[in-house]
Amino acid sequence: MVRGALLFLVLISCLLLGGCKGGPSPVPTADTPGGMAWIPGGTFRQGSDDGAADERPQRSVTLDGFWIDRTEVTNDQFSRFVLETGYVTVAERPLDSAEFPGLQAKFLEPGSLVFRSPEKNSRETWWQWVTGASWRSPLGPGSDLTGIGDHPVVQVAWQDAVAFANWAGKRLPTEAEWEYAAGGEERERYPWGPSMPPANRSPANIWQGAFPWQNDLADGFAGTAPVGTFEANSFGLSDMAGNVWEWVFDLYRPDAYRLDGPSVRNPLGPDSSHDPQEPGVIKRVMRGGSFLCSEVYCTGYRISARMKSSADTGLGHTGFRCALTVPGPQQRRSTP
Ligand SMILES: [Ca+2]
Ligand SMILES: [Ca+2]
Repeated sequence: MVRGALLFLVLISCLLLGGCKGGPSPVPTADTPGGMAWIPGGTFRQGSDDGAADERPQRSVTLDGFWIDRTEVTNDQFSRFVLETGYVTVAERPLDSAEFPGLQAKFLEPGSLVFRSPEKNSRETWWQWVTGASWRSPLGPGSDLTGIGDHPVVQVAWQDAVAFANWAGKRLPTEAEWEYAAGGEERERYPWGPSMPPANRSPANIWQGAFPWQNDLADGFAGTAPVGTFEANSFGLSDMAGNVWEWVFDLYRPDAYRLDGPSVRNPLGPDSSHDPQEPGVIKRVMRGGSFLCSEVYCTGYRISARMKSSADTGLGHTGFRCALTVPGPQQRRSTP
């Protein structure tokens, strides 16, 4: 009765004062979830017919509206989750030698993959396994989160991201949701427009210079940047290009867009994973590129660009953001 009376008063006020017209479209929930933006439902063309093979063919996707975090999940936010739950990330757990016979002992210890810029023209890999690297020590032993509480959390596996999302009462965005949130219905090549500005006016935290040997730091950041440092896109979302790759819900297949036909509604991705480069490894999709992407290497910050990684692997350039389904007539499968 009290809520009904309040609603009546609001309606009367609107009629008398004319104060309920104009402004942004109302959203279909009573409260705006903290730190999230509402993405109205709509239809867009997912993928790119002139992008990489796994971005093809372009298909029509219709989505119901949803909420999505304005920023990547930060170290401070992830710290609160761990403090409250005692959660131990994949990178902090030792592997069972019985499950991985033949694996070198050092790879059984807790650790993760850290980017190390090699010498010029070196054939050395730039991803190195570092024992003791984890979200708490993103660069390995000796590194910590001092001064980077507002940077995106990294070294989290897909299942770590899901655990956080469950704790927060949210979920990971689907790949289609993520792509739509990056560019909307009439999107360009990049979240900021059709072309790449000069390096000294970079609109995102990416890599300037000759990857992987020389980082010119034109955007001011060699690694992660505080979330929201760069201009947000038209939905108010920051770092949809660059800073860190972001896990999304979907399993990875290069032919994912062919499976459901040319038109699909609220796709959840394929039912199984397959990467021809690493058959048998279950992979999930990552989106948006990172501080290691450049115009001559990766360009993962293109809106349609796809990346994949083993679901149980943390990386120094990968984090995530969460989404939220609005309660109501939508009947979507909830993510695990
Ligand atoms: Ca940078
Ligand atoms: Ca990002």
